[in-house]
Amino acid sequence: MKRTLYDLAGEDPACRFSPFCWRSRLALAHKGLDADVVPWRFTERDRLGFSGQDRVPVLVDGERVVADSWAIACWLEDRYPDRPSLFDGDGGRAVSRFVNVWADSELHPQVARMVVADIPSLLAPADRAYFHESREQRFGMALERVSADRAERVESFRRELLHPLRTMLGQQPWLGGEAPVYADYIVFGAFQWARVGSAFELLEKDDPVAMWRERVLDLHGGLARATPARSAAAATASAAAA
Ligand SMILES: N[C@@H](CCC(=O)N[C@@H](CS)C(=O)NCC(=O)O)C(=O)O
Repeated sequence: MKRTLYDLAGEDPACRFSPFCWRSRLALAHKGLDADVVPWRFTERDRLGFSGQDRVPVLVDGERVVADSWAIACWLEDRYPDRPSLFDGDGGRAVSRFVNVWADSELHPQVARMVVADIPSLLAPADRAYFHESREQRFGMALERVSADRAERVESFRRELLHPLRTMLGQQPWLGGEAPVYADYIVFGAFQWARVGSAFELLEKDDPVAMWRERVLDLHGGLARATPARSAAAATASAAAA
């Protein structure tokens, strides 16, 4: 059966930095399902017209169109029950929903503030203009100002926001316990967004959260690691060119 996942891309089609799309890519890999992961750009609304959506990820699974990363995870779990489970049962699904809401409402806004200024230089020219305008409207200020205090901000991010995650990962290797589950992919998506989109480092090397991030990067044949981290030199060069 043909399966297609629409995934946000930068000017370089290999640059995939959407946290939500990473959730879906890892969920597909966890289930052992192949998909054509096709690049999509912010200003290509027409190409998503068939789905009635203007955001990615969108999964086309045979005849079925599923949009939104949480809906995609639930679809995959229910449609492919014989494959490895993303939730480990109804209780796991319910708790994963909490992790989903926590990531969207607490983790993402903090990561966004620290990396948003680095994103435009990754984008194709039309997307760059759209991104600047839409995000400056969202934050109510120039993107450079949004990220200006990140060296201080990252301290409380590590110390406060990540404290429960770090404590838990000191006691067990995955959010799922002895093995990764969808909750791991939800949280990881935010770190992959920062890793691919920005050279600013969110984590200290010896942080248990950083060690867990390395483990997720290795999962499924190193799927997430195959998309390179942004280097400081490349970020400076593309920002100068943009
Ligand atoms: N709740 C959605 C959020 C999806 C989302 O916001 N995707 C971003 C890419 S990371 C997008 O497509 N944004 C389009 C835009 O900002 O115009 C999900 O979980 O899939």
